[in-house]
Amino acid sequence: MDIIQRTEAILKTLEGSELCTRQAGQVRQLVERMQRLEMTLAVIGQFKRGKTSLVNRILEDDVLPVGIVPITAAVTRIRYQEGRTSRSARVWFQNGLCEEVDAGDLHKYISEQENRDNERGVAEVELCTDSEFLKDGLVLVDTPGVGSVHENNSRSAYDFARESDGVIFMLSVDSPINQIEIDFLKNTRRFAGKFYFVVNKIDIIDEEELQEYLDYCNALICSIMEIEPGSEEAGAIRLIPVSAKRDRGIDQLKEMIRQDLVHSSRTIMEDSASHKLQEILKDTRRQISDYREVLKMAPNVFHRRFQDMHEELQKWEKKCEGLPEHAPDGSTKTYLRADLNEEKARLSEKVKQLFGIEYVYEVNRTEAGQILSRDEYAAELTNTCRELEKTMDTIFMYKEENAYTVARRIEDLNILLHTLDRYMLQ
Ligand SMILES: Nc1nc2c(ncn2[C@@H]2O[C@H](COP(=O)(O)OP(=O)(O)O)[C@@H](O)[C@H]2O)c(=O)[nH]1
Ligand SMILES: [Mg+2]
Repeated sequence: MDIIQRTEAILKTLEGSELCTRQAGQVRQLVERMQRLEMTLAVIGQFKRGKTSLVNRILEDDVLPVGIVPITAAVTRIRYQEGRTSRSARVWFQNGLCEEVDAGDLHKYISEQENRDNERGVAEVELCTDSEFLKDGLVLVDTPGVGSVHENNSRSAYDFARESDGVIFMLSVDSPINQIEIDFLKNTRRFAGKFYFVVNKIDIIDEEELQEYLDYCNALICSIMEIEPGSEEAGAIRLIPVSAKRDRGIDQLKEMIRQDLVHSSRTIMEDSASHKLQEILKDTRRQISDYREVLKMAPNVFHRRFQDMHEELQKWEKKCEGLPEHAPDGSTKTYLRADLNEEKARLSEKVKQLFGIEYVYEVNRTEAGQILSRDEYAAELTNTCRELEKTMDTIFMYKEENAYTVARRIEDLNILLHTLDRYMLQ
């Protein structure tokens, strides 16, 4: 079975269970990326290593904001578009909406100072350029710092390492590799296809000091990656010294990446897809085990949770009834599908709080801007609440008295686990 068939088979299995909606979504994205033959290369590392500066140098355009203070609070995805010379970017919000903004204004959305704790709800920024380097389907991703004081940032760096086919891991000669970076590398080495270790800021030291720093990095990376020092594998670790500020070493880095893309893009992609599937399968097992824990809950606690859920959803339905038909100026009030997405995210949050499992709704970006009348909006939200209650009843077999139904669900779950095990690499 090749990787595409395996991925599709896993997708089918995950789609068959209400418990795995998030993971099914991840696999669906993986399939799409493989079909588009798109390779994602994420630049990851601690704050101020010079990640954004490097991205600008690679693109040969100072398009992204760089700073002495932590600047990047959201992920920026850069892809090729023919003839795209305008410096406009798309900001995607978590509710699925999108805004076209001038690249010069990006700092308002992606800097920690102007978008503290991501209060604007930015999901990511998309920038299209006609940079030759990205022409063959390479998507470059600038990420926030690993291990920042802002938890939500470090989470997205991890998420992006998970999503990427390759990682440019950014080090800089002005500080040693710290524990946060070590932990990050230990956790991510399993699922990124290819690592490039870029050592930045070489303009501030001399040749001799640089060699010392590179040797130190090589030894440390070997130990983190569990590679025998001096072995062939250790020799294959690429440490690429650059200065993003003085534009040194950038061409060598680009050439290296280009060579890999030309010669082994398929292998890199298949390798990384295989790693990712494995991670998704593990995550699914975790979700199922969380679910089983809930089933073991004492009946009175279990009952209380369902009561809370019921009361909560009743409140939501009441809110729907009270939604205004007119805006303050007397005109007919309209609603957006994006608002509905936000409500659904809140419902997911509630499920997580009450039952400790993830139940996510997929956000459809193309429909987020759809305008709904008050009645349509209220009807859809009410319906979502009712469906959710029914689904929770089914999933947890709440008040289910029919022994056959219970047996069937347990049997289905066992089959699901068994199937997932079959797809896990040993
Ligand atoms: N000396 C020197 N400074 C650099 C270099 N690259 C970036 N910087 C500086 O390091 C700081 C952080 O850069 P930035 O790209 O925002 O880092 P990021 O947080 O990793 O994205 C800025 O003040 C940059 O000017 C370099 O190659 N040499
Ligand atoms: Mg940055």
